[in-house]
Amino acid sequence: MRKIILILSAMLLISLSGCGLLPNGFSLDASPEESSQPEEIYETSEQNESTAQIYYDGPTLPAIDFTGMDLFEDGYEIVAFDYAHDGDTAYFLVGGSTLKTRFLGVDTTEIKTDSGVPEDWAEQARDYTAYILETADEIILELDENSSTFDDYDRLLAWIWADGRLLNYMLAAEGFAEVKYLYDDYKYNDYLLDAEYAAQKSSLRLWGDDEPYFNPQEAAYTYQDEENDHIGSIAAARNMSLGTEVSLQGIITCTIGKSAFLQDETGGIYLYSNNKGYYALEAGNEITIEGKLSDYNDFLEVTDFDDSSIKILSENNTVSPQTIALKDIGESMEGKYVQLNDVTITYVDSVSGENGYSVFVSKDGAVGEIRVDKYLSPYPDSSIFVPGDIISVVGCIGQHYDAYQLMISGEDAIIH
Ligand SMILES: [Ca+2]
Ligand SMILES: [Ca+2]
Repeated sequence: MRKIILILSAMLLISLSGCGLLPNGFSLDASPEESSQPEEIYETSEQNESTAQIYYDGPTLPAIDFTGMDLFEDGYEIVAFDYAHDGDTAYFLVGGSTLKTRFLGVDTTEIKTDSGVPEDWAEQARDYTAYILETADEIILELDENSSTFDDYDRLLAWIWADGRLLNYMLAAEGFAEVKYLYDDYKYNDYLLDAEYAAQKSSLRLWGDDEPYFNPQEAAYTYQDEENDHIGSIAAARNMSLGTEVSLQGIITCTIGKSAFLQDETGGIYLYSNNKGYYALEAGNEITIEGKLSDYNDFLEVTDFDDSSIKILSENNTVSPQTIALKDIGESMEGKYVQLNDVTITYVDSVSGENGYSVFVSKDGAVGEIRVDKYLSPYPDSSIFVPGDIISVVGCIGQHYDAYQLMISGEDAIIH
């Protein structure tokens, strides 16, 4: 089901690492005095904590005062709702006049038909529109500069904002409306098409549901509650049974070829792409992803996702690795983004060709394994690891049978 609003978990602000070289996508300031405090990887800003703002993934209004604006002179006007004719047409008091207004870019099904029987979803769409508009504290109409102001039936053509949310978009997102009559490059076309596509993929209402129990109030609430209830922490996901469908939100830390590690405040987990390339799986991207928990030789993975199950929330986020000791590496660290400092290379287990290889390191009597995955591109030649060299290295913790491994993203992960 389409998810519209989520309460953003407090923004992931990052304490800083003193190391200079990090995998692609990361840009960290140097602040050596903080690098030994792994517990402060994520900081919550005071501001975000107190406001817990609502994230709405539809378009938003500019932050200006609309009071006193005239629709035909200023392009916006605060109006009063009169009544809903159907899902895509309503009457508003605009200035001194009641104007029949057709919602730009969307089409709901028809209540009045030749047979006298309303089309599927027509009455429900009207009830939904009426509910949203009746319960809104503030309704603003917006004209589109690329659209005529009135259509051939003298209906006003407008974008309808209800408490800062675009009703045209919500109708498409909820599967109540088809996106239609995009005669020009209107302001919110892309949003409408994305919303419609998501509704179609979910077989929502017009796109597949068979007139289920319907309550417009409940539909309206899905905007506020659904995603927040839906997304869970990585730590919680790591304790669920294999096969469970999970929804996670976090920042991509390491990329291992076309697969990646995702991290939130609670932990990390591997996203196995099955060697398919996903644009969203770039280091530094904050994403939501839906997939299935799977196990590969004791390595917990999220699998069975595709483009439609990944959404980018923001890019170029910075995450600092948690500095750990070799002896700390174990199940509790699996999936996490970490740094090992000043370990000595003892042995390079390299075979010919590009099948991946392991580099064994030691420090203070503990030993560990760095894994160079065969899918890394560019592929780091094993000659860069020289036994006896002391290196620091960043990567994410994986597991292969009994062995936990520091999986690196590429040659940049090594700090000599
Ligand atoms: Ca219609
Ligand atoms: Ca494991």
